[in-house]
Amino acid sequence: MKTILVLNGPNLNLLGTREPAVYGAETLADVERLCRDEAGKLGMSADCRQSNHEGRLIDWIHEAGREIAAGNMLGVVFNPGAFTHTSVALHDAIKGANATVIELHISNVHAREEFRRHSYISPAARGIIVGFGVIGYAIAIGALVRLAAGPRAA
Ligand code: CA2
Repeated sequence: MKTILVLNGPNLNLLGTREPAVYGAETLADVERLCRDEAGKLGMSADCRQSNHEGRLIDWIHEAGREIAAGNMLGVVFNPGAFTHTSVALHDAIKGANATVIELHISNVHAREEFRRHSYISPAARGIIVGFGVIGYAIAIGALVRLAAGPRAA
């Protein structure tokens, strides 16, 4: 069984505790359960991790690159949180590790403050899912599975 790595970046451990109008009422534990359920339905397993530390996220992207190359992992669903808008280092990590990454944002970053409209992650990502709430995680997992199955699986 192949794995999908679900990475959540800074402050996403606060999901469900504040700002429900922006991020919804679900907690991070709810999101991780949703991911494991969706991956399971598609014959995959989800490895869910969260960190507030850029270096730890970089190490996990490097690990994902090795696991993808070894054929054990399909790819990464990555919500980089505010590092989206600041981190050249995460951009370089995705490129350097040659990791298949779907960038995901719960909120529609394009309908919010101007500074959220630029992403350092997007040019390194395989695709981007924005603004579907936490359902986006299930959409991203489905997208990784379909990409791996090839164009006829669509
Ligand atoms: O919409 C998203 O998923 C974001 O990646 C979330 C980030 C934000 O900086 C990005 O621009 C868009 C913020 C995550 C913080 O999440 C919180 C959740 C509840 C309470 C406080 C913060």
